[in-house]
Amino acid sequence: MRRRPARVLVLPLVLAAAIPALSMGSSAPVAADSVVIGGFPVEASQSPWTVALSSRDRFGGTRAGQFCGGVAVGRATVLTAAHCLDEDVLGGPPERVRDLKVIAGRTDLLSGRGGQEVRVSQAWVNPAYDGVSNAGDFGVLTLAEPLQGDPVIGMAADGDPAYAAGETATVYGWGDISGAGEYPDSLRAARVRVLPDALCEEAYPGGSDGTYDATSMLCAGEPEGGRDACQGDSGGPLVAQGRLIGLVSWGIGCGRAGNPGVYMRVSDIMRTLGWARASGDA
Ligand code: 4AZ
Repeated sequence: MRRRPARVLVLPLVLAAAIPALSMGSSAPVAADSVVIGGFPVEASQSPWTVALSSRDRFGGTRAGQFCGGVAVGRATVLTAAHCLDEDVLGGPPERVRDLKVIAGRTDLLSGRGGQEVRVSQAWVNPAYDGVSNAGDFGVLTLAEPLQGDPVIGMAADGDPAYAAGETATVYGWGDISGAGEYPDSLRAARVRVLPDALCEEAYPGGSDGTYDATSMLCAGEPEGGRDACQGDSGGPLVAQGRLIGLVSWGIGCGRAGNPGVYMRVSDIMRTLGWARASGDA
């Protein structure tokens, strides 16, 4: 059977939740090229639209049950990756996960302090999501109540210069910082570049790990590797020029030369959902 990124995503997190020492991320030395691999700490207030997806029932309470990222594009609307909502990940359909929540405005998940936790009232998973090619890896969460303080980011529409190869972009998340299942307690970010589609077409021509499709996906990282998203960052934002251009989706490994990160292209998500305007509620 072909390997699906959802499995790669969830196993280390389940382990990390079950073994507190692994989830602390502080005692073990971080590899020199660690990647958000190659990242730096940020405060949630610097990227208030970055949210954590959480289920303590499923993933344990150590890091507030965080298992994926997401991004607030409306006060009650959060985009995330479809593979985060897979039955393999959640153990059943999302509506069966009673404590599925979004945590917004909290830098340190271990502290349990700050920000807000809001229940997910509805989870829509893109029916066209293909776990083999990774096409269509997005879903929309509707929150039981709107987030306080309007922590919403605008989405970059088709043709926005923020999508141009060479642009500097920033990816945010609580994901693996070394590629070895080392999950930080606090939010991190990594500076990457939007890369030419040709680099991802070459790296991911089609196979068991996925197929790069330039229409619906976005290629970002560093050609030499070293800075990247990783497991646990999935569904989180890639931002350029202050606008949302991508959602963390997949890749081979993390921060490896020749294997850039693959993101869902936000303009294509907007097209699929029929969201015409550059930002706003669904
Ligand atoms: C994952 O499995 C995953 N290096 C997310 C991002 C990347 C690789 C894997 C990109 O969720």
